[in-house]
Amino acid sequence: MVINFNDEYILIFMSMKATAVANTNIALVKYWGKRNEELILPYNSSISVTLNNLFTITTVEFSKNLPHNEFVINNRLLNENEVEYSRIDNFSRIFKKLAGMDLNLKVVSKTNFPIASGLASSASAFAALAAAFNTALSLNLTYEELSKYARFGSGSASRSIYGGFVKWFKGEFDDGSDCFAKQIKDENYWPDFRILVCITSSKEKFVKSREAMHRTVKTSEFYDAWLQTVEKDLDEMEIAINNRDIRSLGLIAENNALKMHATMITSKPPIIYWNSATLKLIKSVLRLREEFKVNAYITIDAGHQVKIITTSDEIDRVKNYLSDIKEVEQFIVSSPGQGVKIVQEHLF
Ligand code: 2P0
Repeated sequence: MVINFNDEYILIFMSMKATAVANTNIALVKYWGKRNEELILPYNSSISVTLNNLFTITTVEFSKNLPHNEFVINNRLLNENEVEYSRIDNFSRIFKKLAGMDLNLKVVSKTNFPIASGLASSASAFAALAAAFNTALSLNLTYEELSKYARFGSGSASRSIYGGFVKWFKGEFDDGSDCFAKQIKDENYWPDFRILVCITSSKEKFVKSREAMHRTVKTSEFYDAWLQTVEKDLDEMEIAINNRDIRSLGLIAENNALKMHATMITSKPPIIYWNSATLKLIKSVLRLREEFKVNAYITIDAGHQVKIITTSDEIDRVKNYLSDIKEVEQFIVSSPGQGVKIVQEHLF
């Protein structure tokens, strides 16, 4: 059925409302740097794992009865002049254009973990928005199309469309038509896989990832070195996932994250996200591994939180050992989670 959104009758009686839940994801081989900032095209491909209990739930409704857009994020009504408002507005226009309509939009969204602090909140936020728009507007997009469009909200959101282990392909074409993510293995593939998220501070980070990425590409002399080693990391990471080899996976992920931070630290002016708890966690995990032969490996995104890659049989030992670091505000244990899904309970 082709819906004509200009038909007044249909607009009054049709509910263009949907709610989606998307989990965040943690990159095991990071996305860092854009070859095209407008189309959000990365210089390098990346591999992530979608996490099971760090999520965003979002309800959207397009309505003729709304006098203006209304975006409520974590109980806060956004002002039209805010960057976040424009990001959601611009993102919604992609889907409105696909549907051939231009109604006002209400969005209510909640994320169950600290946002803008290096926990990839934009990944779950824009993946949930994309899926909710798709359903509300009956667009019937495929997963690959959803991933491609989610990318325009935030690059890492392209990966949160899927559960389990996911690869976002950088693509070769200038128009980005081959730039989307695909699932490598689903969320049930490796039941013992764990990520321990250590919240070292719920404060927002001082430089947004988008700006940090831009500055690194433009000013770090290490950026080319980063690009030269990423392909190898990607190939080896896929092998480690295929073999369920936690040691190889952890070592590649840890080294990849530290290389990414080396490009940030050598940017001008430098971007150093780590706080004292971040550093203590890094050193403790290295000690756990070297002295006690525990399979634990760190990864850190554009922020101060530390995520520890380990397995179900080691997780309690890791957590107990790290509980001495009093600055850590919260530990969250996570396993591979599902991709984005539509739910029937709305937030309004
Ligand atoms: C990642 N990060 O692969 C990398 C590692 C942070 C460090 O993707 O500009 O919010 O919206 O595409 O996706 C965070 O950056 O950036 C990110 P935009 P995004 O997860």
